[in-house]
Amino acid sequence: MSRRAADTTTIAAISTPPGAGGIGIIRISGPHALPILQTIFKPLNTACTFASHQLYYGWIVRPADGKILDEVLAVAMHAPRTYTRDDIAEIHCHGSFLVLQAILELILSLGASLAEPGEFTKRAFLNGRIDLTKAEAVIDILSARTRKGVDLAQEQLAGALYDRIDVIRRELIQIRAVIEVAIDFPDDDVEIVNKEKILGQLQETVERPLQDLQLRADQGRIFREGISVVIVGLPNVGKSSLLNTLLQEERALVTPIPGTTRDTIEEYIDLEGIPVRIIDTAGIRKYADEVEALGIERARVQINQADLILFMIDGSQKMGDAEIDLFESIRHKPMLVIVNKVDLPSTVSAKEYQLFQDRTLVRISARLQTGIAELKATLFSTVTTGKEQWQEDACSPNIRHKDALTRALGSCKRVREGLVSGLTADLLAVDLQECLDQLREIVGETTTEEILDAIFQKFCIGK
Ligand SMILES: Nc1nc2c(ncn2[C@@H]2O[C@H](COP(=O)(O)OP(=O)(O)O)[C@@H](O)[C@H]2O)c(=O)[nH]1
Ligand SMILES: [Mg+2]
Repeated sequence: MSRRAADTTTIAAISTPPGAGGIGIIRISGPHALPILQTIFKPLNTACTFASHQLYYGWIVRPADGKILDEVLAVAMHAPRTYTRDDIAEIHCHGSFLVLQAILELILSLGASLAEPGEFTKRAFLNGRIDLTKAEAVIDILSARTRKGVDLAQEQLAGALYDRIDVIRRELIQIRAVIEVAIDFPDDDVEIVNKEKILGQLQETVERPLQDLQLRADQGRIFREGISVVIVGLPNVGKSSLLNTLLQEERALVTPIPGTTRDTIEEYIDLEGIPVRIIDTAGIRKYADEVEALGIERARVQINQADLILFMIDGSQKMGDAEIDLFESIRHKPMLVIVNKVDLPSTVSAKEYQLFQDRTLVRISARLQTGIAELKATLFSTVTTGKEQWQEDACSPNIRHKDALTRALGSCKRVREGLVSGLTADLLAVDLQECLDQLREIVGETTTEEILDAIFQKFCIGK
């Protein structure tokens, strides 16, 4: 993406998803947005003045031959009170891809260029309406898999992260001002006098809040990306039954025939706001036909990539060597042991349970759906242990933010050590500036073009 803030091109795109829908929306942004609208839109009310933010009823008419392309509602929004801060026109037509395509082609033929993914939001950012954390929040809203994920993204869009960074930044600027006084008057003892005070201020108002944000990044990652949980076990222990029970739908085939599941099947569930990808696998056994063997191979790949394994055994069957071997082969992974079919008489001996002594054990009946609430609670606590202030905070930095926070903390530490060891004020100022630059990178002021492109390319076209 090479267009910059000063860009005066007019861009257009279909902003609603592909496929048929009740309404389809085309968005045009830039200096020609309104002239283009006036050229192709014929309002019913001929006194229409295209007043800003007013919806008008009428038709899209192709000027070349007077052909009516659709009956629509249209709105003109005058800069700067718009999504991009440029003039914007929106056409709400019937949600047919063919109709939308015809109108879009007409708009492009009048000089607009097709918007790239995320270009409307990128313009909002480049024109200074939103900072980068808010632009990223827009992507998060679009891609969130749980309501909790949406809520967190909405908070970030409202400035939850930006505001915190801004407070820290103001503190840093104050500290820098004090230190700069020492640069300007090197003969005085200014910096020595204030040293303790500066150290305290640095720790309280910069380092601690930065560390606090850094801690929350793990939580942010889990809510954004979720975790993957794979159900592993011999054929017929009830893995597919558990998947179906968790999803509350008959997603996977369940039969008494061992080897029914031949491929991996995955679906998301919402675990108190965390998107959890549950993966059902082919039961692992030695003697399998070609197709099943491929399924088993896939299961092995999933096991390697999983955040957590649910190792399932059938509580009504004695454990054999194959099952013990399977357990041994994956025992180094994070795991919960699921004893299924507790509705049947148990035959698993104490000796076998000894194998799992250092593991959390959950007893369920996938068929009767007993023990499922406990399983979910155990899953949740396993995923969230060690994460501070879990769920209590609205602020959840992403990986990019975390990386910059870590570097900012590094600079901060150098300032602190420099103060203690009596580093000269001008050298302290360099580290302070670096710390500031990392914060400016988070909000998008010093972010490279490359990173910006990478961020906005994650958007869909029309956003
Ligand atoms: N009694 C009992 N049978 C179960 C239970 N869970 C699964 N089954 C049965 O065990 C057989 C294999 O189940 P399935 O989910 O296909 O196992 P998978 O091969 O591990 O995916 C089916 O006949 C299920 O109805 C359970 O909790 N209790
Ligand atoms: Mg199965």
